[in-house]
Amino acid sequence: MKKEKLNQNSFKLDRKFLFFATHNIHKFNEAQIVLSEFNLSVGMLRVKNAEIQSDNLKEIAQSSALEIFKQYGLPILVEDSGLFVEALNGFPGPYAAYVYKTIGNRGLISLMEKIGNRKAVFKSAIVYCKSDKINPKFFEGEVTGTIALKEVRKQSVHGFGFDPIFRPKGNSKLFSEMTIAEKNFYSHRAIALRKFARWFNQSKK
Ligand code: ITT
Repeated sequence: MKKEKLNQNSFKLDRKFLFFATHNIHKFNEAQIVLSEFNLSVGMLRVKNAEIQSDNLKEIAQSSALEIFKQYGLPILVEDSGLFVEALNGFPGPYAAYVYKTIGNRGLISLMEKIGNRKAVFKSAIVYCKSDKINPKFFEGEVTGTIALKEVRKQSVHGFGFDPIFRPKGNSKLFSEMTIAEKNFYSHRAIALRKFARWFNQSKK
């Protein structure tokens, strides 16, 4: 898609069609399935924007959504997520992407080598922005669970990021051992997206 603002008079979006701005195809695939439960279609918008530095997922997602809206003039969904490990005082939290790229799952497991408390929470902040004149709408979701003692990768099954070390509470499987449909039953992202979709379908756009 061109980087210039689209002329909204000549480009009418179906009210059931949305753009989800992300570079992460796994996030997009999960979102597509959840939103389809609500009869909403979604397109992936791979755009460059500078994420602000903040400890707050909502602030990060809000600022990205506004910036992308200003660039493209399209109603847009943005998600920012993070993994908060209790025994590490919430590390890596909103810095999850950087920590995953640098030390990865094995690095995180080594940091927790002698730690018995394995509790962790995945959090998701979803922001929908359709104007720079009104505040973007915000929805959140979280899933509690534990960090495994070792990484489990299953080639045939969906999974990315910290999925091979995160086990949602009350489940014997790690996220990496689940299908997308199973993961969407528990995940922080699916919870936040369902809140959004219910609001979206009820509200007058
Ligand atoms: P965009 O910002 O382009 O949407 P991203 O991958 O950078 O994609 P986030 O900043 O929201 O997305 O996520 C931070 C990281 O947290 C992400 O790269 C993963 O490593 C991890 N993460 C987030 N959600 C996850 C999930 O459902 N399963 C496993 N890891 C996840």
